[in-house]
Amino acid sequence: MPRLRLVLGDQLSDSIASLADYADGDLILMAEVAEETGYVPHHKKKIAFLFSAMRHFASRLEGGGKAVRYVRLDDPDNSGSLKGEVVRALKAGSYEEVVVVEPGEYRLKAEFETWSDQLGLPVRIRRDDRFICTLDRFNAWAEGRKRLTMEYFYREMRRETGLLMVGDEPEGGQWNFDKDNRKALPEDVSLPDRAFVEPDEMTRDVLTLVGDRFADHFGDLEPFGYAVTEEDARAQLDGFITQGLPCFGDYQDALKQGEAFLFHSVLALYMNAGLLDPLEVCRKVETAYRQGHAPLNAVEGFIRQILGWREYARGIYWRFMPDYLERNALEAHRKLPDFYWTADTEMACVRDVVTTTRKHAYAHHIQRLMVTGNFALLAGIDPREVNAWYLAVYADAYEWVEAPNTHGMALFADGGLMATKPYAASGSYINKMSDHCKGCSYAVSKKNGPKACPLNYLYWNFLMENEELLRGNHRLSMIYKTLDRMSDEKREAVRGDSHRFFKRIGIEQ
Ligand code: FAD
Ligand code: DLZ
Repeated sequence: MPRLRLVLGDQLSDSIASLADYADGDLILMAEVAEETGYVPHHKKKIAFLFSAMRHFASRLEGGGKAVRYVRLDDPDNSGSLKGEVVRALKAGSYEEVVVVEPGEYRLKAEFETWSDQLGLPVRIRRDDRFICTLDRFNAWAEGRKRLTMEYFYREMRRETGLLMVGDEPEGGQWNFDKDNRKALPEDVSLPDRAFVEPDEMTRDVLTLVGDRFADHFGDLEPFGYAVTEEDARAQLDGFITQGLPCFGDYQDALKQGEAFLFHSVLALYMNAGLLDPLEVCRKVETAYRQGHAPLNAVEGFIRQILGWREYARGIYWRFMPDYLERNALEAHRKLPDFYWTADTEMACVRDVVTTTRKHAYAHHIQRLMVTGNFALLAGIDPREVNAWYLAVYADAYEWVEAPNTHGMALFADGGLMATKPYAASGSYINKMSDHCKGCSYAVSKKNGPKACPLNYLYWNFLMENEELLRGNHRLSMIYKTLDRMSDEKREAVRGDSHRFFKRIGIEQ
């Protein structure tokens, strides 16, 4: 029975279930389509990375003797949508069913579920088995629990995979070494070199196309040095294990002006597109530990991000969508400031993160959570606008992982499903973990007035604006006690500074 097999841009894995039973007579369809490039204004590098990786994957499949119909964005007959391309392929050949693996975003899954009726033939949506934990397993874990604490989910995953386990006990006698992982970066530390992958002819063609078609999208297209094949992505993993992993734990939470990558792996874009397998990544990192190449705090911290947070985020997304993104627990309605696109702000920390984001389509976790995320939280920016920004600007962004992190972890818009308290921080946190404040035109030591770091008064303003919802949170009880001791004049100063600031940046009348 000939089948049409649709492979999406983030399904570039040899093991993808839609190709499992490929047989002669079948056709694999891959398509670059305007609908997917335009549902948010993706960073130019994200589009270039994905198109080039798609083209390389298609060419490898063809090289392996499989029949592939690859539709380029500039194909004059390109219909502009995945469904349109399925319809065109069905017209050009004779197939009895369409096979596809479930997509990573709810909007597409809902659409795929209507295709059978619309196309008049079966559309089989297969499970995505490239994750370590199935959604059924996640739901079984989550069912009936009052709180979905990531740490407990992670421990079960450790037991089930045997990663960093000695019999039934965690390696080193502890599940979590986070307390060792909060160091600021010493001035003299030398950072890993990043291997730049020289664009080949296929990538150069894509760069020309993206430069022409998406000139108005955010971000620098070149220099472009991301890997676009499984082989090169594996080389990036090896490079990280030798150079980044040993210090990954120590400086996981650090921030440094002008440095986007520090000791982070920059592997999420490859795992999320299918070029690297997450369990294989974890096993290689564990082997590095067993061979004495990296300490346990680094290896445990790294494995927890993938085995814990990544799998957990996916579980949360699919368990609570579509309602998840409707939630706006803090009733945040201000608009996203223009400087999220222009970097034109005097706050050195935010300017630095937007600048590196624009350059690389990348920022590390603490930049995302504690700089742009923290600002959006404190300023009460509408979660829909913040989500759309994060989904657009990072090369690794797909809603299954972006939304729980942004909506839940950074903005507390889910009311505390992901995080037990909002990750709200004043300027002193940024000052402790970075060198941003030294060169900032605002003074982190000042709490109020035109020269004060805006994060300082916005922090208290946030706690006052959201007092009704947050006062009862026992993890915030100390901070509300401090607020209770604040004089009326001081509260007025906080409110006044905050509203003047909102007006100045154009997000309040
Ligand atoms: P490393 O710091 O080297 O971590 C190793 C790996 O662990 C990552 O590659 C990633 O696969 C995984 N990981 C780490 N933290 C998380 C996390 N919180 N959730 C899920 N996986 C995690 N990650 C995405 O993959 N796509 C996104 O769209 C995305 N959006 C985010 C938005 C916000 C507001 C925040 C706070 C975090 C977001 N993250 C997202 C999680 C995390 O920031 C990125 O995975 C990480 O920065 C990617 O860089 P890296 O590969 O160098 O990660
Ligand atoms: C992100 C993206 C972009 C920019 N373009 C395409 C595309 O042209 N064709 C395609 O198949 N996939 C693309 N993608 C990835 C999809 O948006 C992704 O598969 C869904 O968001 C589900 O995760």
